[in-house]
Amino acid sequence: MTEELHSYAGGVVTEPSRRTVIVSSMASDSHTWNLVYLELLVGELGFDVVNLGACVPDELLETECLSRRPAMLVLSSVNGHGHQDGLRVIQRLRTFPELRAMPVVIGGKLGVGGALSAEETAQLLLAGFDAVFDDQQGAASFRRFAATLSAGVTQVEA
Ligand code: B12
Repeated sequence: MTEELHSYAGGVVTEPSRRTVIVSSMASDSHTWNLVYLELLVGELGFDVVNLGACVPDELLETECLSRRPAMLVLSSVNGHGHQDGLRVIQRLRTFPELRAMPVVIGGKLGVGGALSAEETAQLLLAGFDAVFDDQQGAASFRRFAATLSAGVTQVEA
């Protein structure tokens, strides 16, 4: 991780550089305020945020992750198809050796029948997500997860 050096009152302090987090919807979902909310939340946690917006095609998500190599990818879905979209997207992302260790989380209203079942959540985790934040959980558990990245648990290069 790179560090910036600043001259301060005759001394020198080191400051960790902010790292980029990508916030994105997936192909089927046109909702946008969830993304605005996440952009603000992740920004408050000290990251630079690239918000790819709604209805993001799988290919765009892949090229953005490959070129930016973010500290984390945060996927949001609220239209009820998040479980389905999420499984497809994570399986595609994990086929790229460079993205196998990238922290990827998903959250929102992920199923059409209310909260996901334990089995559906397990499917997402087994497919490659690092964490799943279904709506009931609120932001606290997401903050705790992001804090592990801020504390220096960095992406391992493939
Ligand atoms: C506004 C709205 C729309 C607008 C969106 C406009 C826009 N520019 O965003 C329009 C009219 C386009 C729309 C369309 C549809 N919508 Co709509 N929409 C809503 C509505 C009323 C508000 C959503 C909103 O903006 N909330 C504010 C944001 C800030 O909060 P949020 O989205 O709830 O996200 C919160 C959490 O989910 C969480 N979160 C979200 N993502 C993540 C990710 C992580 C990592 C974490 C930690 C947390 C997290 O944090 C947020 C803040 O608490 C909700 C109902 C409601 N009252 O919530 C329905 C709702 C989301 N829509 C719904 C549906 C079904 C649809 C349609 C399929 C309807 C249709 N038959 O066409 C389409 C889908 C379009 C598509 N292709 O995606 C359902 C989804 C049901 C489900 N998941 O099972 C809802 C819940 C309505 C309902 N009760 O049935 N919608």
